[in-house]
Amino acid sequence: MVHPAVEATVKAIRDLKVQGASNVAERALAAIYTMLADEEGKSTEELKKMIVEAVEALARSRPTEPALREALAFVLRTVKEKEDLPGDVFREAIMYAVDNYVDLKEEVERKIFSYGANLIEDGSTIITHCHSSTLMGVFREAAKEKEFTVIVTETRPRYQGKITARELLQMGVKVVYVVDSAAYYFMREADLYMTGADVITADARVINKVGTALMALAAHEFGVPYYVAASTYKFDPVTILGFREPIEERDPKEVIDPPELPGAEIRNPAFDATPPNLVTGIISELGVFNPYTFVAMVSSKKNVDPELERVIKMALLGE
Ligand code: RUB
Repeated sequence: MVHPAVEATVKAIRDLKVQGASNVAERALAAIYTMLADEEGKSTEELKKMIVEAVEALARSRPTEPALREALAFVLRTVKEKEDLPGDVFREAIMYAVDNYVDLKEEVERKIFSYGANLIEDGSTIITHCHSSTLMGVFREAAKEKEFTVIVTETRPRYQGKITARELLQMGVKVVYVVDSAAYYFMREADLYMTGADVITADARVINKVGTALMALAAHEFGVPYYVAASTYKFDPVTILGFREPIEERDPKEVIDPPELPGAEIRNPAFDATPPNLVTGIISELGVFNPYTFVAMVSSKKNVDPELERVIKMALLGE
């Protein structure tokens, strides 16, 4: 039985009440923090057990989320480092480390916002898909000095495009809101195509909301550069361990009420994978690089340690 704060967060992530890879990772850490804040007086052993159970439940909440897995592996790493400390000192040390991790991520994001904003020219038009908090930060930074228009696809079946459109309007950015199937029609009006990413795989593909790859093909056709705003936390080493990156399939009811189409198989993949030849650049905290260079730089630094391997197995194999 996991702590109620963890249980509520797992449910919120599953039900897409919390969406977007960065928000998912941040909320998972916040749940662990809240749980620990609530558990004064427990022994280190008791706390360790609770943390591992929480990590396990959170790791399984959504399968295509390396930033979440990286955050959870960080918690396990810190547990290992601090396990000789007595109960409350151990508890506070983990809470302090979680706080620091969040601060570090904010620093990483500020760099991405600034590099991404440099790509947006005054008077230009950008087309985007879904809702990425990282890309919204880029737009917010660019909107401080420039005027531009964003064409936003509605992003069926969950309409994350509405969130993007509302946030852009609040920033004072001009929004053109279109159905997903109009993406090809409007691509020719765009100077840039920009999205966030859930995953950058070891073979340099970009996994993001379903429909992203189709729009990348259209962008390629019209010679529109495609930039992805994603931190190195999105790099997923699962393929290094011999796993395939899973693509989450969600409830068919998000697409249509099945009794409306008796006999039809209804499929609802949440994401698709765009190959590297369709991606101009990944805007990361290290700078803007093509996907192959990004992967070469990140994988040379990435340490697939036992903690990350453990979280990956929890998420993918339920171990
Ligand atoms: C959200 C989505 C976002 C990425 C990146 O899908 O595809 O583009 O998660 O987001 P969903 P961020 O709504 O199914 O979670 O930049 O905020 O990490």
